[in-house]
This record gives sequence, structure tokens and C-alpha cells, in this order.
Amino acid sequence: MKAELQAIQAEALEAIKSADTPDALESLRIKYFGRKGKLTDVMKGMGKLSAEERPEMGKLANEVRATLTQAFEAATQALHSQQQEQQLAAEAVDITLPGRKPAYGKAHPIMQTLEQIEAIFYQMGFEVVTGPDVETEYYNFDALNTPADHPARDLHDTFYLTDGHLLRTHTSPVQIRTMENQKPPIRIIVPGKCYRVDYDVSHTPMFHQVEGLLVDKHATFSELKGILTSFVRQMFGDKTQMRFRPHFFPFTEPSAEADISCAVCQGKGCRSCGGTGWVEILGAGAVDPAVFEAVNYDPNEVTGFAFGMGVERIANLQFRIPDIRTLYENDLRFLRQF
Ligand code: 2NM
Repeated sequence: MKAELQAIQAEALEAIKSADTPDALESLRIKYFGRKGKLTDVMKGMGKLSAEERPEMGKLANEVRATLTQAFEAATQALHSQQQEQQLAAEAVDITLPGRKPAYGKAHPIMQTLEQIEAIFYQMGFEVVTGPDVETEYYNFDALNTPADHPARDLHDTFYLTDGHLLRTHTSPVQIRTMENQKPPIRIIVPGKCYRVDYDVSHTPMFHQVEGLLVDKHATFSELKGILTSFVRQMFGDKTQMRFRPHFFPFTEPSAEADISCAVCQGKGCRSCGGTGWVEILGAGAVDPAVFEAVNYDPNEVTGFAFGMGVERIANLQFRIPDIRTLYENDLRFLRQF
């Protein structure tokens, strides 16, 4: 039995040494220590020994058990730390690598220009108001003194929806809604999307406008001119010249269109201003009494001045974009230039 125990110990120690996985180690533990294990079998045989042999064999068996138990523990520990080393090596992160740059988005050029326009008017005391893109014929045309036979109402110019609804062709309906809900004094700008059936190098079916409205007991045309001149100088530079030409709009009387001196040639005349030295920038006028009547304002009590400009047109002048349709093609190579 002594020889048997020694053989088991030698064999087991050798086997433990070559076990290279926790599973292999566990099957060895069962092979020797399990219910039908080799060492267990020997222990079970103790009972058959004589009273003289038993203590010596018992002592030896316990020593073998202790030796093997220790060997199992040491091997388990070794495997565990080896596994940990491997995991650490596999999951190692090279902290000296340069980080990945987050892809920052930025505002579309039209929104950059729109925000600039808003900031200038806001600073001059104008409140920013918005309204729905889907409007009724009443708010888009009738209340704005635009009769049913006016060419702007033509199917070819306006996107009509069902039930007297349409896509607004300008943001003026918001001015009407504001006057319906508020008493003068009013000093607002209305930025937003507008829609017209139109598509060429300088027109897209959806475009942006900023319109403004000033209503007070004694608002004047010169006040409007001062505001607009201040605006164009903040937008295009201190030296920008401005001129007003008579024009016609159904909702203002008198009406004007305003030009600024061409920023490309400083008014000398070049290709981009058609040789005139001036470029058109906005429309404006004194609110027509018919519009005041539509919103229940007394035209004898108040005067009003309004203006409107196309944001794409202004962005065009700022950034010198040859074809404004490129603004809406979502080509990042184009958009990243702004
Ligand atoms: C323009 C030009 C001139 C305008 C008028 C009004 C309202 F509602 F007050 F009558 N809103 N916007 C107006 C006047 C718009 O855009 C070229």
C-alpha cells in the first residue's frame, strides 16, 4: 500500500504539472479525490489493514492528500494568473494612439445667414415670431390685399393643397396673425420657409424669407430706411450704400425695392451686378390701409412699415454662390466650404 500511495503521488504530481486548463485540472481532481478516485479508493482500503499497519498508512495517506491538495491549489493559482495575464495582453489599449476626432456638424449656410439676420434685428428691438408653413388662402392672399385675380395666386406660382389650404408663398401671413392677436406697438421679424413653383439658378421651390413689421402711432418711412440701412451695413460692411426705388406690392402703399452697392466691385460695375454697381436686396413699404382693415386696426390711428427679403439671395451675395440649387443638393463637398 505504501508503494501504491507513493506511485499515486508521483503520478498525480506529474499530471498536475502538465494540466494546462482549469477543466483539465478539475478532471484530475476528480480522478484522484472524487468518490471513485484513486486516492479515495486507497483510503477506503484502510479498513482491511491490520491494527499495526493502519496508523502508519493513515499518516502517509494524509500526507499524500495534503501534498496533492497543495499541488492542486498551486496549479489553480498559476492557471488563474496566467489566464489574467493573457486577458490583459489581449485587451491592452495603446493610450499613445491619437484619439478619434468627433465629427462635429454645423449649421447649413442658409441657417448661418438667417441667424445673422435675426441677431441684427433682435438687437434693434425686433421680436422673432414664427408661424405655420401650411396656410389658408385668406392669410396668404386675401388679408394681404391680394385679390382673387392677382397673378401671384396663379396655380403656376402657388402650391395649392386641398380645402383652400396652400403652402405659404411668403411669411406675411404670420404678420397678419400677429396683428390679429396683438395691439400696436408691434416690432417683429418673421423668418421661415416659403414655397413657390419656381426652379432655376436663382430660385428653388422651397426658400427662406425674413419679413419685418413695424406698427405704431407715428411710425415713418425714414425710420424704416434707417433700420434697413443699419441692417445692410451690419450685414455687408460699414461702407455699403443703399438706395430705394419705387415698386409695387399689393400689401404696401407706397412700396419700394432697395438695392445695395455691389460688394464685388464697390459700386463700379461688374458682371455680378450686371454692370450697374447695385444689387437688389429687399422689398419694403408702408402697410396698405386695406391690410389694417383686415385685422381691425384703424388706419387713421396707426401707421405701419414692412419689409421682406430672401435669405438665399442674401447668402448668395455673402458667399457668392453661382447656382443656389446647390444649397439643397446636400453634397457635403459643397456644404463643408461654409
Ligand atoms: C415684402 C415687401 C413689402 C410685407 C407686408 C406685410 C404686412 F403683413 F404687414 F402687410 N408683411 N410683409 C412686405 C412688404 C413684404 O416682401 C418683399
